[in-house]
Amino acid sequence: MAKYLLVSFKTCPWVQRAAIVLREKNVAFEFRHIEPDNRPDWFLAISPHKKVPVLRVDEQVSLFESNAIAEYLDETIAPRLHPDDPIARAINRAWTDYVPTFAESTTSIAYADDEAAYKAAAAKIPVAFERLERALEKQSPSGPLFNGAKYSLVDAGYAPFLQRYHFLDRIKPLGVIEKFPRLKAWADALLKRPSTHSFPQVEFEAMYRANVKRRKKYLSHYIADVAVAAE
Ligand SMILES: N[C@@H](CCC(=O)N[C@@H](CS)C(=O)NCC(=O)O)C(=O)O
Repeated sequence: MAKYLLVSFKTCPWVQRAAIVLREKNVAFEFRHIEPDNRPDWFLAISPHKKVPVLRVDEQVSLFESNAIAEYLDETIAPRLHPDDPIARAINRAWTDYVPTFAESTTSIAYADDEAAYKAAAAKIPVAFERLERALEKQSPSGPLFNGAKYSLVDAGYAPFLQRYHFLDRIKPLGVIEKFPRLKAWADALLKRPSTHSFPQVEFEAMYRANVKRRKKYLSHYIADVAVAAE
């Protein structure tokens, strides 16, 4: 088995996606967290966009972009998470292509400057949720995962953002996911799954809230002062 080093910011959802795939495949890896505001030279030398995640393989090759990393891991380490059937695989890839749009739709409320911007951002959430609800209806009529019983790269792609929606919903209740029962059941299943979590859940939620608070945007006012400083 190759040696894997996953370079990370502690709360990065894209890192989390890569870590989930490693955990689903039961692969040992070194998880190295760096500070966003103090990226070391060795990292800048291996990360073309200066972003995390980077997956360093056998101290020789550096892979970047969470989707490319997930696909690489899936091609090289069993069990295969992509479906065997080419059509099913193409459909799964189409939905992993939608992850960045979904991420933007569900988390931009955390960057809104004021109430009007928050409301405008929140109005985009049901559009993205509706698309996934329809996809789940087709792919997974009885759940609990995107392809039914078998875990997939689609699950790994969406889990970090469904978790962030959950955190944001707990900062200031949005009440949107309840209108999408398949999506809600999928989110619940993913949040319960051990592979979703890189840190103890309470600790991680506190880190996430500290980040939102630190941004000093509209939602910051809904978070009590916190002593923790984490990224
Ligand atoms: N499309 C990239 C996104 C990665 C990304 O945006 N990472 C953020 C942290 S969550 C980052 O490194 N930001 C630093 C920067 O933009 O300079 C992926 O899927 O890996």
